[in-house]
Formats: sequence, C-alpha cells, structure tokens
Amino acid sequence: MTFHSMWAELLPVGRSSASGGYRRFAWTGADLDCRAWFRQQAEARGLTYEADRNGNQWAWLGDPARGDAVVTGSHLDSVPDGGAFDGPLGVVSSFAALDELRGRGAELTRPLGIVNFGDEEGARFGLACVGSRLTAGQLTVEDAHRLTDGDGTTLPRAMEAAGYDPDAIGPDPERLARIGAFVELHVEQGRALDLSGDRVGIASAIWPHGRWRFDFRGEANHAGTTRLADRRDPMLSYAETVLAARREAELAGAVATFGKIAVEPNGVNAIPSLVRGWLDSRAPEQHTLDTVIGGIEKAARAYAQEHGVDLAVVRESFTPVVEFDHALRDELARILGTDADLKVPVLGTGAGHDAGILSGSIPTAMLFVRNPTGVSHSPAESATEDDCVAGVLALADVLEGLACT
Ligand code: HGY
Ligand code: MN
Ligand code: MN
Repeated sequence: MTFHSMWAELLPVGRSSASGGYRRFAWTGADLDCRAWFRQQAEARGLTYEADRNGNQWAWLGDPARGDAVVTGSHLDSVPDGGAFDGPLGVVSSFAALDELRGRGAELTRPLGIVNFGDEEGARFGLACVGSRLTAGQLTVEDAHRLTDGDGTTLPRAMEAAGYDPDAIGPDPERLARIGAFVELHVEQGRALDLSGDRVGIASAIWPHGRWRFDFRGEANHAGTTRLADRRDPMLSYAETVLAARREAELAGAVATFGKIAVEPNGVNAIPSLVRGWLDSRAPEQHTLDTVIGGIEKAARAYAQEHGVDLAVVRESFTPVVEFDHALRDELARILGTDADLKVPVLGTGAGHDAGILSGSIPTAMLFVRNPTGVSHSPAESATEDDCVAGVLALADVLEGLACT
C-alpha cells in the first residue's frame, strides 16, 4: 500500500462531520478502529503483531528478542477536534518507510519495530502519554488506575470495555531493554521548517511542560436576584487568572493556556458554584516554568480572595526538559546529510511526545515534517503530500542507516 492509500484509508476514522476535526480518544470506538487498522497493516505485511501490557501496539520485522532493535512509530489518538497529522503521520510513514526499505532490497541487521503508543494526547483521562509513561515506569499502576474521564469512567473500565486487561498494566523494562533506538517522525507543530524552507528537520529538545488544575469554589445563586455585592462568583477570579497567565507567560518568554474549563452548575441564569480550569504551561527551561506557575498561582489566590472564593491548585502532570540523545541525533544528521537535496535543521519544540518519555530509558530521536501554517491540535493542521513523501524517504534512509547492512 502506498503512503497515499494508507492515508486515505485512515482519514475518515473518528472525523467529526461538524468540525472536520478528529475525536480519536483513548479506548473509544474511533481509537479501536485506528487500532484495528494498525493491526491489519502489520498483518498484511507479514509482520509479527502484538499489543503489550499497556495497550501499545507493535509490529515486528525480525525477532525483537535478539535485542538492539530499531523502533519507529508514533500515536493514532487525537486531541478534541484535532488534525489528521499529529500522530498518524508518524505511524503511516513508518509502514511506508518499511515498504520503501523492502523495495530497496535492504537486508536487516537489527530487528525493526513499528509502534502505536496508546493515549498520547491524554484527551480523555487528562494525562498525556499514558502508554509510554506506563511502559517507562513514569506512571504508577495506582495512579493509572485512578485516572477518570469526564463521564466518570475510569481507565481500567475503559480498557476492559475495549477488551484489554487493566490488571496487566505496569512498567515494561524487558521490552525497553530490547530496543537500541527509537525514532519518531512527527508533523512539525510550528513554522520553523516553513521559514527555513526545509522539508524535514531533526528534533533537539522538548521544553519542560505540565498541566495544572485550578478549582475556584464560590456560591451558586440566582443570576437575576443576587446583588453584585453579595456574590461569591468563581468565574470572576477564573477570568482574571486567565489574563494573569497570559501576562506571566509573556514576561517570562514562556507559554500558558487555559484551554479547558468545567462550570457547575453550568446554567445560564445561575452564578457558578465551581469553575474548574486546566492550565497547560511550557517554557524553554525549568526555572522559567517555575516562575510562571508561581506567578499565576499567586495572582489566582489574590483574585480568589478578592471575590470570596476558595482556590485549590493541583499539578496533574509534569514532564521535565528532554534533550534527545546526542549520538543518535548526530547519526541521523550524518545519514540524512548524505542526501544533497535534504537539509536537516535541528529544532527544539514545545510539544510533548512519546519519544520524550522514552528518552529517559533508551536513545530516542525525532524527525519533523514541514507544516506550512504551523497550526496543530486543530483541523487546520497540514502538510503537503510531497513533504510527507520526503518524510517517508528520510525515515527510510534513517532506518536503513541504523538497521540494515
Ligand atoms: O500536548 C502535547 O504537547 C502533545 O501533543 N501531547
Ligand atoms: Mn499532539
Ligand atoms: Mn503527537
């Protein structure tokens, strides 16, 4: 199957006809359809298929038990109304790169794996990279079992309903010990390649980032009859905190976003009793991120006090700075540098990835494919087919350089 036909096959899965965006949330029907697609691609190529204890899917050419495997892949789940490329581009490109290697008659010297990591976006249970975190031992089984979606369904119940065994989840050091290198291809989520005029780049680092939940609790009351002076309205302190987040991020050279909110009782004629806002913040260095979060929390407490509102702040997840393996990065640059038409700039990114999680356990690297607008986590996310094919060829070169004679 060509890149084009694989892409076309996956394109309708989980797409909302209303928004044109994707709703491929972990363990839902759309996610299971994506998983079925992955398995079918693996089996159609005669690869050995397996789903691991954490629900990540693997397709193997050669026996991984030999060790020092080269693995590529990404994820198939999406954010709410996400784009088509974030995740799937890496998985589809992996199968296409394998086809390219076979077409070249390349002989494998190391086992080669393709992976689809489960629940990378954390759209349903609030924590990103659940599959890779569990595998790498960066999420405890107890914490994973406590993850709950907006409808009150826990992760174990969701896995069970999808036919997976939630009691099996946990760290998988033996699996990671068999992998000598993981390379994730991903659509760029910014415009660096567009500005530099390059189709493909190599990742250098991932900014430290995290998610914080701010619970502002006030008092529900009638929107028509309650005097302004008598209100304890948590929406006011929340709104002021959103502006403070923007200010703090701007001052520090960081980013901070309240992109999700839950309001109780959520009635148009009721003063809210609770406003719960989720903050996502990222910065080039840890100390900058600490300053930004400290500043936002301080401002939020002052606004809460001003409006007679209680505030609780919970850090729901955190990923420290990632520096991708220098030796592997240099190896990729050397391999790709041999192609005179392909310049390969080295880029840092504010987006999180499974490759970042695994970088604490095994050598990892990333390739980025140009995104002409830089838009991501939106239906407008894009990459041209020519650039996608350039990405496939670059990935095939990398896999050939690393895993073949
Ligand atoms: O949120 C992120 O950075 C990622 O795309 N999971
Ligand atoms: Mn994403
Ligand atoms: Mn992604």
